[in-house]
Amino acid sequence: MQQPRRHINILKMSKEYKRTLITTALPYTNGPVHIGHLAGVYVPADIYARYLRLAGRPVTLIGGSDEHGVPITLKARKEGVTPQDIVDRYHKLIKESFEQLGISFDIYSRTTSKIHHETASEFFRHLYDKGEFVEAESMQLYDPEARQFLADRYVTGECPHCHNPRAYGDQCEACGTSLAATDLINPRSTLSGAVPELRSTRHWYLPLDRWEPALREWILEGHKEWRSNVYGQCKSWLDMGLQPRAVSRDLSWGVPVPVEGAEGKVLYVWFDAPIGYISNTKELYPDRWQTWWKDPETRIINFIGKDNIVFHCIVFPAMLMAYGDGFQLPDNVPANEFLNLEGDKISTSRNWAVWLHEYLADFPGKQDVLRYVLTANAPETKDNDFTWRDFQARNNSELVAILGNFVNRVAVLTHKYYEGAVPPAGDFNATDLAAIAEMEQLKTSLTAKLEDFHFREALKDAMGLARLGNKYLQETEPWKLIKTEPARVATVMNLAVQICASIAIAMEPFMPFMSERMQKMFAIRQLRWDDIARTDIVAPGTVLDAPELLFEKIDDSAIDAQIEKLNEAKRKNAIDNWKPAPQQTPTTIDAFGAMDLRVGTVLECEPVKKSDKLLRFVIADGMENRTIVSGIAKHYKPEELIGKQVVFVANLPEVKLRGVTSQGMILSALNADGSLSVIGPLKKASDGAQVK
Ligand code: B3M
Ligand code: ZN
Repeated sequence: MQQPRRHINILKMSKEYKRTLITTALPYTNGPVHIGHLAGVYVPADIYARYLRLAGRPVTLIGGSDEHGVPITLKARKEGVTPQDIVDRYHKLIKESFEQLGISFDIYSRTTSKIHHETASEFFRHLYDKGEFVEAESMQLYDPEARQFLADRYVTGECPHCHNPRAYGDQCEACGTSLAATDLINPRSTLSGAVPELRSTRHWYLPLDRWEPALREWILEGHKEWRSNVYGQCKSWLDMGLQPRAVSRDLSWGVPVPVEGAEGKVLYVWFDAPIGYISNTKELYPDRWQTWWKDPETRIINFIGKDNIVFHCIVFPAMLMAYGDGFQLPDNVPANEFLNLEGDKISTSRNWAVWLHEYLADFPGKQDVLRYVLTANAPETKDNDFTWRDFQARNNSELVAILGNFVNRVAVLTHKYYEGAVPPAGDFNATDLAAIAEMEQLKTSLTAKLEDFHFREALKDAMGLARLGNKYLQETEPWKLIKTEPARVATVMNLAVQICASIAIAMEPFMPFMSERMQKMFAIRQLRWDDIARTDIVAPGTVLDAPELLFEKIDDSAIDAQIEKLNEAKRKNAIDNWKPAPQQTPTTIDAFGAMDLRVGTVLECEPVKKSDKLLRFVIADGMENRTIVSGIAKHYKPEELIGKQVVFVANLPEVKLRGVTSQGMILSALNADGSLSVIGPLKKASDGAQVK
């Protein structure tokens, strides 16, 4: 075995590199992608890639689907289809929705591709031949009926902590504890229902402990500039001490382990998935992929979510170091925190998410609005919350009212005063020079923030250009001077057009669709980052396209529909996860007998004034009739109950509810979805009959 070499990147300015390889976490193809994925990984990566392209720096943006792993096989089994069917379905959906959102991948491939299987297999084999693995036997659960070893997810049983009877072998979803399948009480195989047995199996392990000194030096000494969440997580892993990690599994879905006698074993999904970055680069550049991975002049940036930090900063770098042959380690791993949705954690299984493909269908032509909101609210330093009201407010009061408004005013005035032809500028006065200086400052700050992966702050600066534009028009008031000082107005309108042009460039990474429309509107042929803040981007005499509105207001009904969709998911979840309340402590027949339950007919029923919950009933009880107030107004309309027989408790003390005296309680069943069903006799009973 080779000794770990020192593998320190010398800190350089990003500009000094010849090229940048940007990778984005490969999403699992067991479901569609949602706004959490977008905010965490794909939107920031795309912003960065687009920025570098505009800055004229060579860049490749790598994406692709992660198509292996146990959850895909479970989903396939549940639906009675093959894992290949599942990954084909979601790969297509994910790829298309990324395209529609304008994520500018140079390649979006997949880990079931031939080239990936070959590349991952070769990678393993190379490490194997170099003696970089240790082989060890361990005891794993085995299904004697299905005759195969069981991944943790394939085992269910009782949680040893909260006694939830349906815990999985890797986690109990009731109490959230991480488990090992061997911890479960009464474990069962989900394949056959058989009781699993422990059997010994052989696997390959990457001894991360061997790479610990090199990793410590590379990260803790060499990359103090990494985001504190990333650096901090790495440090705590390293401080806990690294252990060998199994890189193979007993499973039939994945890249087969390329070693004799390893039938029925595949590479662990987290071993093959990051190699997908390499395979996809190979597929894109069959002849020159090595330059993008092995030349020290290449800078590699991994965009990921925070749950993937250890794999990208510890495990994959250790794999690359073990491989050797000049593979470069990432220069930065700008991992984001999580995005929540309306105050709750996004969850695929609970359908608590905004799915990209659904957004695209529900809000056609509004890709940039989502990109904008997810960036303005990006979880860069802490978890953040997406709410539909905030989405609406940012669209209406920022995109429409500030950005769209400024650009529209400039286009409209240029058409009104000059039939669309950009007028020539004369000498700038102090107001003009101040505006130009502010544009330059914004450009400097915006550029620095993009270089540092601070995209939400960068977007604020880009928006600053639109704010500046509005302020400039407010200060110069060309509409007041057009009759008296036409030369001055020409200068103002010329500069206003140049501000629009700067916006078109500066916003391109964030809102490429809007930028494209602006480029058309202002006849800008080539976008160059360096041109931002210049006063000669659009030449005098250039005829502008007809003005069009860049953004439109989103009204309450569209937002209410989205909120209702989420509420529906919540209700459905409540029903799916509903369990009858546990049985109450034992009682006695006497205690039951003490309760006077009776049948009565509803004679009158009406809402109680100033209450949306209460109904007032008059019940024929075979005696003098009685009034009962019941909190079921959300579940029944009065006319549904008039004439019906109900069961009520007759011997409760009277109470006053909203000024009405209630002489009893009507019984209802509380259902899974939280609704109430009033209880009555199955065949007509005598009013006042006792329930025994
Ligand atoms: N598929 C995990 C995830 O989607 C995993 C990332 C792989 S990156 C090489 O969160
Ligand atoms: Zn539990």
